[in-house]
Amino acid sequence: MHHKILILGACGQIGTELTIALREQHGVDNVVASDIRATDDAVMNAGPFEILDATDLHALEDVIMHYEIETVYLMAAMLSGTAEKFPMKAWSLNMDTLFHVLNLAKDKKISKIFWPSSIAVFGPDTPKENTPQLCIMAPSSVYGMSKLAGEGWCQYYHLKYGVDVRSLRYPGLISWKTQPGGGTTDYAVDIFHKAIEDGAYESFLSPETTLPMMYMEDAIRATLSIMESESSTLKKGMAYNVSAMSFNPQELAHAIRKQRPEFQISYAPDFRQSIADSWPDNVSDIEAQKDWQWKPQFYLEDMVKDMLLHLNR
Ligand code: AKB
Repeated sequence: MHHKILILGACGQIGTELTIALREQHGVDNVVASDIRATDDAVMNAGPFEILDATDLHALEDVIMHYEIETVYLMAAMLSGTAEKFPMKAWSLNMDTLFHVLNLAKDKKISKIFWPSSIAVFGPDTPKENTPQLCIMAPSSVYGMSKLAGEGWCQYYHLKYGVDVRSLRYPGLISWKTQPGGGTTDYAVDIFHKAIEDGAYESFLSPETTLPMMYMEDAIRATLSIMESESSTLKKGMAYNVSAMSFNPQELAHAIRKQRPEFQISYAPDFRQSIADSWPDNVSDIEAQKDWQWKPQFYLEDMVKDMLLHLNR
């Protein structure tokens, strides 16, 4: 029998695609999508949907009881760019929602959690290249601080109360189906839309700002894979580095130009530049490879081709 799943923040960039994938895998009726507001996305509304503010513990508990939910994917969060503008709001949203689900699991009201971490846990003193799982972190962004604190709490609830919480440090995610909102890596999605609409893009990051990135298809596969893993080597409570590709705006523009030679890029770095400068160029995911056999399928050229193909349609 399929167990019941709840997705918090289902209308966001990852949530939307995750909802679709989980419904394909577990059956539409077993996956309850929820968000603070509804979108008119037909796919999203093809199954159970609840308007739910994940910071409201009572409302959250009601939905969990009503649908007899066992697993929660907590995808509601404020990303790095927006979090710098609203630090207190970001901290409460990112931390309160995590405590709610961790405590529900501690009280045995749910049995499994997915909580996304990010490469934002790393900071300016972190080694830039092949960044290991564990090293100097010291993030300098509000979002990064909330993610690093969240990782610590996930570990704590796992070790102290046996909570089954699984996590990935997502790099910047690129998708043609959904738009990101408020992140530092958003340029890598915006650029495709502008390339098609205007043939030109003004990047808010400088040409040589190299960051770890991943195609959404890989990110969803990684998420489903860590959640399904029965491997005895899987470290529950730990947020794994996962890596796929790494590039800067100049290299991405070059790859787009191979398909669209007329494409022009210009640069006007804004406040997000310093956030990006504090993050690694690329991370080592050796632990994810060893512990639950992670392997990406998309690299720069395939990703660019796929994005342009779908967005053109
Ligand atoms: C952001 O840019 O804030 C996110 C992230 C890397 O977690 N995409």
